[in-house]
Amino acid sequence: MKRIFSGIQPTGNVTLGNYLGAIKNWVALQNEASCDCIFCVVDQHAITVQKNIGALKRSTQETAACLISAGIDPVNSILFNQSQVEEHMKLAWVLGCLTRVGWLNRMIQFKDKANQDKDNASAGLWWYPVMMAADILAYKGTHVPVGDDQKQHIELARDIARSYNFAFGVEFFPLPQAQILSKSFRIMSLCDGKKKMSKSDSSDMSRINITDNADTIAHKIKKAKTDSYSLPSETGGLVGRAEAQNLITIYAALSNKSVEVALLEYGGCGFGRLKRDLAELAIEVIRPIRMEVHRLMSDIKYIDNVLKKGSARASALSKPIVKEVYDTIGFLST
Ligand code: AQP
Repeated sequence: MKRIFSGIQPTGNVTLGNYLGAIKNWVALQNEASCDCIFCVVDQHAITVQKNIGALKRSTQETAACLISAGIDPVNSILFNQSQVEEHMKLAWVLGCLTRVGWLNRMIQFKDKANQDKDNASAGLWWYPVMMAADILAYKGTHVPVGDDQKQHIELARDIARSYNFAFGVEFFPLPQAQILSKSFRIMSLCDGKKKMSKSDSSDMSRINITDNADTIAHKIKKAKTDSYSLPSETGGLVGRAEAQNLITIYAALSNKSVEVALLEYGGCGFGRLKRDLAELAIEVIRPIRMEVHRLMSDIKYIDNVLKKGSARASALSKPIVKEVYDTIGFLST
């Protein structure tokens, strides 16, 4: 049985990038008989960047509502928020003591998110990958479905698990594998095809939010950056054309087609037709999810209750694992 663990940060509006790169795959995995799925709204990770602190509670609830609306079934899967399960933090301290400073200094995401100002970034942002390893290992997670931007963090989680097993001469933690699904897409900003579409981008025009209405989606796609050439018929023609690549990728992902097939439809056309069809498709896919988010957010008690029950189930799984770690280390429990 695969034990799947994955998380999403409540750092703003859930984007089409999160949906196509992660959530859609989580829903598919949840329906596979061989998978036992745990999905987490990682609210402790969200405060590694100061600007997320004010609206955290609402953002956590809305992120959970987006997951449920997109198809995560909180009965079939475990859905919870990280801060309600103290085992993550308890294990993170132990794992942090087995992690080398040099390993963390190599993390690309830290360099990206700290920009050029590493000294002023929070220590939490630097330490984030240790906490992420704890999130996975607290459940002995075996597979972690993530976008390819997260691959390096999973490699680190494997190094940390290996380090624990070696230090104590045990085969306690499985080495988790990044599950980069063939159908997972990397979605880029609508304003700059070389930058990832991100919840925290300062420009709302750079992303499509799961909660955007039809007019907003159509407007954002209409204004999306393009170049002045027509679309190619083959993928080779997308080289060096980040914006063309991005729009056709979004179209392919939304229509469950490969980029190759999508290019056969649009090769030789200008961006007008692609943008028109893409807007229609994005509206059609997002509308039911947005409406369900809206409905769920008017019943916050339901969301809180889902997260409470999910947290209790997550605690029941992780408590014995972390207790065994504490016993192995020799922390005295009286
Ligand atoms: N643009 C994207 N394309 C494909 N996959 C993406 N993911 C995020 N953006 C894209 C995947 O979504 C999952 C949850 O991401 P996260 O919330 O943990 O953090 P992130 O990767 O840093 O996502 P954001 O939206 O860019 O958040 P902020 O702005 O807070 O940093 C992950 O599996 C991720 O790969």
